Formats: sequence, C-alpha cells, structure tokens
Amino acid sequence: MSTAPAETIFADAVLNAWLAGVGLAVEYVRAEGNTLYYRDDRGDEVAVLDLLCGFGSLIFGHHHPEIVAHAKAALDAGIPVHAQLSKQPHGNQVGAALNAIVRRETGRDDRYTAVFANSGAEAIEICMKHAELERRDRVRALMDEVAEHLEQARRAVRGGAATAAAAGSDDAGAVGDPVERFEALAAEVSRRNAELLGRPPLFLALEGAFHGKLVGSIQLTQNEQWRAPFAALAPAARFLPAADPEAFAKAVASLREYALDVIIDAGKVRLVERDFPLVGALFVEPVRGGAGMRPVTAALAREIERTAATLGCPVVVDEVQSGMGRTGAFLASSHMGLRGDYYTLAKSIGGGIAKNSVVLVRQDRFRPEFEVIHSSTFAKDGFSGAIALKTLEMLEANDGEAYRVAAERGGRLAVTLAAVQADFPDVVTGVHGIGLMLAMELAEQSESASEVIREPARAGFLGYFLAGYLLRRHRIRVLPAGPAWNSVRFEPSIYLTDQDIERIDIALRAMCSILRSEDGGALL
Ligand code: 5B6
Repeated sequence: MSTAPAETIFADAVLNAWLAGVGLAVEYVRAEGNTLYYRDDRGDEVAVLDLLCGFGSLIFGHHHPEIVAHAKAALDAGIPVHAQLSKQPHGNQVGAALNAIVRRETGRDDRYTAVFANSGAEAIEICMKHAELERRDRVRALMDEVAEHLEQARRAVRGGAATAAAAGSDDAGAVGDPVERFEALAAEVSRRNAELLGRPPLFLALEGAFHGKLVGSIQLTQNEQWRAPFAALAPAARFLPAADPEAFAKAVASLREYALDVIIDAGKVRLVERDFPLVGALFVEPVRGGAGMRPVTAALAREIERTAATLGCPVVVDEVQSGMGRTGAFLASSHMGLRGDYYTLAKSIGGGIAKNSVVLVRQDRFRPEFEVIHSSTFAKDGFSGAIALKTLEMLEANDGEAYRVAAERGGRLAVTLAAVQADFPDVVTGVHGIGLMLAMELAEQSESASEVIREPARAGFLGYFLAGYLLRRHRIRVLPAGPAWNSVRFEPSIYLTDQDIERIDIALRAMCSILRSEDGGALL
C-alpha cells in the first residue's frame, strides 16, 4: 500500500499535538498483563505500568493467556462470527450466565432479557430507545383515559346531567351555552395535552455523569465542552444533585409536568391536572467515574428508586465501567443495594480483545418487539459472545475469587493512596472510589508560584500534564478521572502486585513533593 501524500490531514493530528504538549504522545508496540511497552530511541522496549487499562476495560489485564487461547481456539474452530438474523444461541448463553450472576449477587429473583451492542454508548442509547417505547405506552394510557373522561363529560353535558366551567376558570356556574362552554374546556385540554405530546422525552442523570459520546448518550454526559455543541440533535437531560438525597428529591419535584383531564364533580365538569410521563428514564453510574470515582450512597440509591417508582420510569444502572467485578462485586450497584430496571455492561465484557456491550432489561418491562426493531450488524457476533462467556466464567471461577482479589488489591492500593494523602494533606484532598476504581483528588494549583504548574492548572489540564510526568519519569500510565483535571485515576487489572503498588507510592510521593515545593521545572 502506498504511503499517504504529504498533504494528507490525519484526524488525530490535533490530538497528537496536544498529547505531545502534555508528554503523553507515546506509541505502544506491545501489551501484556498490566504492562504496555514502547520503544526508546535505541529501539529497546520500555515497560510501562498501565493503571488506566483501557479506561477500565481490562479486569484481567492485556492479552490474558486464557482469553487469548480461547479466542484462538474459537477462530481455529471456524465459529460463525457473522450470522445475523439466525438463532445465534451464544447470545442466550451470555444472557443466561449474566442472569445467574445477577440473581446470585443481588439475592433477588428478577429475570433480565439481554440485548447486545458494540460499545458502552450504544448500550446507553438502546436504553434510551427502549425507555421511550415504555414511555409511549404510559403516555398512550393516560391520553386514552383523558379521551374517555372527555367523552363521558360531553355526554353528561349534552344530556343535561352536568354543567361545565368556562375555560380558564373553575366557576362551574358560568353563564352561556353549557355545551359551548364544555367544548371550550375540551379545547383547552386538547391544546395543553398536544403541547406535551409534541415534546421530546426528558432523561435524568446525576451531576458529573458520563454515559457516552454518541448523539443521544452525549446529552447524558454532563461535560459542557463535549455535550453543548450537539444539544440540538437529541432530547435533553437534567443533571440532578448526587451528593444530597434531599436536594435530589427537590430537583425532581420541580421537573413534574401536568397534563389536563376532566372530572365530573357534583354535577360539574372541572379541569384537573394529571402527572404527565415526560421522563424517559433515570440514568445512574453507581460509581461516577467522570466525577472523580464517586460512589452513590445507599441513601441516594433509595431516593433514586423512590423517584423512578413515582415517575413510572426505569432506573438504568450504567455499569459500563463499574461492572464486571471491578469494584469487588460483579455489579458495583450491589454495594448500595440499587436495583436496576435496566443494566448496561461493556468494557471488560470484551475480555480485553473484543468490542461488546449488553443491556439487561428486566423481563416484566421488556418489549418483545425491540429485538426486531433495533439491530446492529456487528452486535451479538459469535466471536464477542465466545469471549464474553469465557470472561464471565473466569470471573466466577473458584467461587468468585476474582471479585475477592479486586476488593483486596483495590483496598491495598487505597490504603497506599490514603497514606500519601496523610503525608501531603496540602496537595491531596481526597481518595475516592471502590475496589479497583479509585481516584486521588488534588488540591487546586492555579495559584502555584510555578508557572509550569499554574498555567496548565488554569487551562484545566494539569491532570494530563501530571500524567505525562508520571509516564516519562516513573513509567506509570494514568489519566485524570474524567474531565476533572485535579485527579489521578487508577483502574488496573486484578493482577496489580505489591511491587506495582510500591512503585505507585514512590511516584505519587515524588509528584506531591514537586507540587508542594512548587518546583514545576521538575515536571518537564
Ligand atoms: O464504550 P463507550 O466509550 O462508548 O462507553 C461509554 C460509557 C463509558 C462509561 O464509563 C460509562 C459509565 N457509560 C458509558 C465509557 N467511559 C469512557 C470515559 N472516557 C473518559 C472519561 C471517563 O470518565 C469515562 C474520557 N475522558 C477524557 C477524554 C476522553 C475520554
């Protein structure tokens, strides 16, 4: 193949220039376990401890030998990778395995139907679409009821059994033709309800949420820079306070919309307000990665469930990043007892080598037509299915040893991070997260005496700059937690060793010393 002409503009040109600016422009040539390798100027491999692990996609590390062997065997056996619109039993096998795990872990007898996709954002958009099918049914049921009430009232008014208030007033003793008065009332009901019917659904998410970057899901991701340019393309989301259940409840109450209906009360037709199902679904990350690895509290979980029950909408528990054992349980939501009507899983379900995601919809809500009206060429392919089954089997092996290891390794790392915080309380303001989903929060640096520290802090990318330092100086790969510059995230595989943790300890202490002494030159 010929090389590209010199004038070719590559899509990653801007990104690569930015990566170079923060010291992260590295080409990795090999990956294994918790290690990525690049080549230095002499061509020798340099090993980097990877604590990012595919934004949390590698619960078993890079190229786990058992998963790789399973993949090779599946391909050697000629498994049908593409056999769209055939029975594809592996989909049901993965669905059955997931049901067994979720049932065991939650202790509830819920059954879920699995719908497959290719990425986390796609799984989220499946939830948006499915929730809209449900919402349409709720809207239709309400509108059928209103139509029935209007018909009953119309018959009563025409038959002289009831009289109607004038439109816009509650005075049922108004003068004029009662039938005309009723029809004016009915027109007001129709106008108001038609206006509500014309509105797109509203989706709810938590402040600091990250739910993906496709057309729909980006509206559920709070980061303004990523979301705002595309606001006109999709239904909006409201971001609700996550730190305080009371504030959450208040914010939800302010969102309620009322449709109009009529009742006959003591021979008088009156207008009444009815709750209109404007909300499609309530999306929750059990651990908000983009907000600095903040777990939902049990109190907020109760409020979320109460809210969804009142609104009649599903709770979508987004376990794309937190699921698959990363927090020491298969679902992070089981730590806070949060029950999902839908669950999304992605990242580690690909075993580090496949692209796969899945939505679990509780069977009593599942719309059977969904599998027919939604599809993707690559979803539910045979290869990803085989890898998902293998990965689930590995998670569950030895009575769930992997979950215990994730909890223990994560706990060990958290203790180390807390010790760094204790020694540098002026630099480290918090350690957040559960299991192998951790973040260290750093103090504001925009007043640092060092320009090298102050300028990137003011521009909002000091976290990336620090990641560049940790990579070059300590051969450790991290990034900030989401868009928040002032954090360092840790999402290693379960094979994190004590030696790895020692290296992390040394590197973070060096970084904290530099920030404390405002010695920006040492970062370069
Ligand atoms: O597979 P896909 O990326 O579409 O999944 C979307 C998604 C993610 C997720 O974590 C949750 C809970 N739900 C849906 C994927 N997470 C990616 C992510 N990316 C960044 C930051 C995050 O906290 C999470 C990111 N940060 C900076 C630059 C680019 C990406």
